Amino acid sequence: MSKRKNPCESENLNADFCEFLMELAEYEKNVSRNIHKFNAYRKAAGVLASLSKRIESGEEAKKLNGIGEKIAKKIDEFIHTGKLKKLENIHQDEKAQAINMLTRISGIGPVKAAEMVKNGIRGIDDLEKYKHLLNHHQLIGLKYFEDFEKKIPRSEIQEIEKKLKSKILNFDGQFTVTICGSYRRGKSESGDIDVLVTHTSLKEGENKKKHGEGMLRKIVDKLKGLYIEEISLGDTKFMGVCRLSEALPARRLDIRLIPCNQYHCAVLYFTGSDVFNKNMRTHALEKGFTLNEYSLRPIGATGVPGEPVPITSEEDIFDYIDYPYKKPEERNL
Ligand code: 8DG
Ligand code: CA
Ligand code: CA
Repeated sequence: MSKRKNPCESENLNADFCEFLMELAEYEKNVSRNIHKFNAYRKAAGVLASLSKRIESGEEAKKLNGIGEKIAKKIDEFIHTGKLKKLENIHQDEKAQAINMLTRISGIGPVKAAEMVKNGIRGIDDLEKYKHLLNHHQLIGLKYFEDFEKKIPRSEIQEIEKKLKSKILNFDGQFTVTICGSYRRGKSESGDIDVLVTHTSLKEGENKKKHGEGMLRKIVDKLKGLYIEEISLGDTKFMGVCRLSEALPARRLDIRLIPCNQYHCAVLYFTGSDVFNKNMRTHALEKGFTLNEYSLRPIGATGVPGEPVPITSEEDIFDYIDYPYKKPEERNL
């Protein structure tokens, strides 16, 4: 299995650049809420991480796809001074730091975090006093804050996978269960567990309401003993917390129920990485298709997407848009 480099992993020759770019990306996402800048920094970090040589100057970096004038300047500043003025300023900005910290809690997004900081909350400790302001998800995020910060070793997810599959398939052998996300991409550790489930009888456009309603509840009922908290449960998505044993941390677990005719598009989407997804969607558009987590549809002469093309495997999706197939382990962009 070819393991690709991850930004900030030790084998990455440009790890220090990637680290400051990712920190700037987080700032743009959480504090400025500028998703374009977030994407630009992250893309630049991804490009640098995948290089097999150390970048020696901004000028050299600028030749790479995804690195423009502004980021090149930051690379030069970092090379010459060993730091970045912009980051130093951010570090000294108490409110920015508080927003960043609060968004690390599951259930708290940038908007909620900014609102809390505006109301005088400056960190996790303050939240204990403001529990009445938190919803159920956020309370669970706070309760397991330290556990959720811990990465999940691959071996632990493998064990959870075995239990999930045996419980769900013993209940009904017509289910298919796939753990997606970074786990499916072969990563040695993951942030959470992204599970997709489908059933042969569940087909979008025909009888979804009739069959799908209550189906996820039945699945979740069979998982008693594996999950320890329910964050939310709808017809298509369960969010919860699981723990293999008392000695291990609690883990975030999401289960999505997907119609079988949309399963491969969903598996592709939720396997990611999201940068890989973005590249593949762009390629699809160039080939005249629109690709999302539900379907692949040809775009007609009038610009309106047509009916979804029938898909029987992940490879089908690559074939249709003439994109060289990438195994999940090769999607770690
Ligand atoms: P990690 O949990 O180990 O940190 O990494 P991950 O598994 O790659 O990330 P994730 O946040 O759990 O998302 C799982 C996949 O879902 C991701 O690889 C690609 C897809 N995805 C997007 N955009 C988004 C999004 O906005 N939210 C979520 N939850 N998933 C997304 O492409
Ligand atoms: Ca994940
Ligand atoms: Ca996830």
